[in-house]
Amino acid sequence: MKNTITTLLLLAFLSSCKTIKTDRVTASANDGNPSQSMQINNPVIKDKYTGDPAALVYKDKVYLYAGHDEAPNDFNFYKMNEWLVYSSSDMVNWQEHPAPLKVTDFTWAKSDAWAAQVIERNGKFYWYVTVEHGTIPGKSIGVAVAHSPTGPFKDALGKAIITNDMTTKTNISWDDIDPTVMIDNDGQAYLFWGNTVCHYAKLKANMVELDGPIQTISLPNFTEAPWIHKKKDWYYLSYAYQFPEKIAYAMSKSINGPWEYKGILNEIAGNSNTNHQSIIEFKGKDYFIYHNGATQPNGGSFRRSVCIDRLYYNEDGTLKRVIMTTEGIQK
Ligand code: FUB
Repeated sequence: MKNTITTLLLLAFLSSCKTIKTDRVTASANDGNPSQSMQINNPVIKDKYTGDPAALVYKDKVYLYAGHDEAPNDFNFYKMNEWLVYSSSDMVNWQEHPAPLKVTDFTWAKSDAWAAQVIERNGKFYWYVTVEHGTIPGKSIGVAVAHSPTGPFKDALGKAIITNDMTTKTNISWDDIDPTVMIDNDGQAYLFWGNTVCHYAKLKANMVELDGPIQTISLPNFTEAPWIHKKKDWYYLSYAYQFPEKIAYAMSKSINGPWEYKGILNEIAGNSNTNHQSIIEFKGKDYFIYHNGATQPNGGSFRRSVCIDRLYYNEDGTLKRVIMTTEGIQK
């Protein structure tokens, strides 16, 4: 009898192990070894379309901010009314927080919750966003502020910090988009942004006023989506290159340049004409966060999905080309 019970328990245990194993989706590893069982973790957010990822490392978590792609399946342009935020302690499991910011939170804005980035300074979180201005034709950059990375956020200025009439190097009305921010080691903050022309300016310590003239940076085939980050003593300016977009990058020893173009970092992301990257280091590993349009059956350039893959540096500080994967980040 005792042997029968032991056998039954063993069979029950083995069958539960099988269930766990079949819950895992088998996929080929990066090295092409099909024998490895890995989870499919790209895209990261599966229940909503998300684009323009911008990640913030704060304390022991990563906060992932993204625009919400709400375009219906038969609509071929952006429909974006709000930004979303998710957090993770391991880059694999993501928790959604209530939508912390909408276009309507900026009374002077009309539409278009386009690309954005959050940065922390002295315990306050500043969220630089792209929106269509209500009265000044063209895209503008606004700033929201909160005491927590998940909000609640409110308009910090009551007006745009950048409007289309402040930049005149190109006539297009959407050249003032895609803000990225960095606070340098000496405490000086910088705002970079642009489409067709890459602009940058210093920010005052209050983070809501420019502290000097708007300058431009010459980068080959610059389209949009600048992302500024620093690693060791190198500054990196990555950006969307050509259209459909690849991601390319330049390096400099100073945030004020000169910038040396270094080549392509990421190829065109599946089924999307934009690519929009964010680069972070978290718990000793480097990550490349981007979007593609690969979610079936309706994903595409206006119904995008945020994905994450590893980023690797060479000894000399240059970047290895990103390998976009279906598996994404594994635990
Ligand atoms: O999401 C709208 C626009 O598409 C962003 O501002 C660009 O960077 C591109 O991703």
